[in-house]
Amino acid sequence: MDVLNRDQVEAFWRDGYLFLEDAVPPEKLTALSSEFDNWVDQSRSHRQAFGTTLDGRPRFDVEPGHTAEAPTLRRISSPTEISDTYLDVMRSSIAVDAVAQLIGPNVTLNHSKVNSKLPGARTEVKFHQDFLFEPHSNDDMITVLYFLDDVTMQKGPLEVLPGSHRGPLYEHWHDGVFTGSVASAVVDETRDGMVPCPGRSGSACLMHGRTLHGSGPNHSDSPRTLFICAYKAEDCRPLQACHVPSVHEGEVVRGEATNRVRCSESEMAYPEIPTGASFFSQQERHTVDM
Ligand SMILES: O=C(O)CCC(=O)C(=O)O
Repeated sequence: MDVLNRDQVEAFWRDGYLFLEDAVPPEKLTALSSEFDNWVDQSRSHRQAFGTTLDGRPRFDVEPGHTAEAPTLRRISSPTEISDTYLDVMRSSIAVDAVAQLIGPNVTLNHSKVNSKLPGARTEVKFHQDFLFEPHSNDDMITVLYFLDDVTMQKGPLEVLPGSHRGPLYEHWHDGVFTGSVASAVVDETRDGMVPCPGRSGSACLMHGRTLHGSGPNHSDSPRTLFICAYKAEDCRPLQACHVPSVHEGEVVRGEATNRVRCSESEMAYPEIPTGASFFSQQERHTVDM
């Protein structure tokens, strides 16, 4: 089912991202948000990362300094495993139809997560390309970021570099350390071209797996919560274990299973699978100018 017009398709392939309004209907949005509020409440009784995912790492990640009074829950890995609402949106959103139109017809899930920036938290996402975390046989990969809250400029919106999906794969290892982020020099060179993606709750941003992106801290007094689902063409096969594993990894969400693999050329260093709850601890290593 085609849900994008020709201009939108062209814009995605030109810019490496596309903003979609009304990707999640209001009743589902309310259900996603109330589930998320429960998880924040749950986090108040923990001092550090907690819960368990498929590979034994914590499911819920909190910022250093997290307290019951001022919770800083920053990541929930594979929420589709613990919430039927998240599972339903991951499978049924109109954004998945858009992904199928762009890289389908056959589409599978790679992974899902929630990124949260609660008021008072310092969390920021250093600039990176998703493909450098997840080498695959080809790069037909699209990350969908669903906005559970209104995202204003104050809230640390996603920032993307248009056209970067057609550019280089940047190094994410620096001085022998996988920092999951590009060198400061790359950020300096590209900063002026970065485009912020604010928008209303219920919107989604579709982003190509090679697009350079990041986001700053939330300076407002309300949350900025994203439900993030990374999809890929069904014949785009992983070359390494998934960094956010789940029972839903590889689920066919549109089209059918073909038992085929398609290869295109790319070259990169293998990423390091995080040993902590999320990539935030890897990105925190990027403290010096590398
Ligand atoms: O939370 C954001 O602003 C971006 C998320 C992101 O890039 C990621 O988790 O890989």
